[in-house]
Amino acid sequence: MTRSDVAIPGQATAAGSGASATERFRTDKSPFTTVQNTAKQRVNLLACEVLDSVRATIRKHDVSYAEYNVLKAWLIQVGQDGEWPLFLDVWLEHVVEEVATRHRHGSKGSIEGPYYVPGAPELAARATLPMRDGERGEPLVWEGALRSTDGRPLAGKLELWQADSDGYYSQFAPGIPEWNLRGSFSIGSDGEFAITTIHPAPYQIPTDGSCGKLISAAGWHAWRPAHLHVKVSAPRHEVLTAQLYFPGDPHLNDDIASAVKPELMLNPTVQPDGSQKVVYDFTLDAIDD
Ligand code: MBD
Ligand code: FE
Repeated sequence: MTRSDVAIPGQATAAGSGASATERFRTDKSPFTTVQNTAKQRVNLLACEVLDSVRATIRKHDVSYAEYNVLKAWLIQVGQDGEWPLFLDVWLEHVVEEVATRHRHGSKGSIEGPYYVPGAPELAARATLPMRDGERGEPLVWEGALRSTDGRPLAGKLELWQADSDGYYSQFAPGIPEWNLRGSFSIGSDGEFAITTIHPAPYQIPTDGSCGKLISAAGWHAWRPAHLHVKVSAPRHEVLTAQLYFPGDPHLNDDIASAVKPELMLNPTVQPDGSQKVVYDFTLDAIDD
């Protein structure tokens, strides 16, 4: 048994958040039906290309048996730690997102990451995100509007999830109330919303698991800039998944997950009461039928 197999009660571990993220994925995305329906030619094409690029790297750099076995051990451990969702979302999802949304004219999106949970508590269009008494972190008020690309206001739903001021997400770290800093805002036909929350902390992906091992072995860092996650939807429009960032964050230019875009920057201003306010609107692409 390895160290990361042992969950210490009450303490956030890579294996703990990995197990939760893996279970979440199995529950929500039920991937196997679509895999079974994929044409053989497509599987053959993609699998051959990926394998050929790995073979080319082995030849080009004279990869040794020792290195091959280190890779084998590491891949086995990623599974044992439950860190495949983290690995894939940090190093590959941004390209999938780019390809999936490049036809859009509305707001830019970004990756979902491993910590989205559907079914968050429903809130009014003007509401405070569920949080603990005395939740730490700078107060933040966010006002915005939801529109279609033709400029019409849209009624819809804005789901928001974020890390707390320690950088932890509810349901993926122990000791946090189930829906803390997660909510689903119901937006009326005027398209307007006003959300009260706290400033999230910059986020370090777990360093004590396999992904952390790769990061330190390669001399990288584990940081993501502080971010708010959103999923915005309206009838007959494409769902927008995005992340929003704060100016001046030290990791805007070297996000480990490559998920920052200039269109996703917030514009905080300090209010008379000392709280921060941001204004950020969304424009959704209509689904034409
Ligand atoms: C996160 O909070 C996140 O947003 C991503 C993309 C990956 C790991 C942790
Ligand atoms: Fe995140």
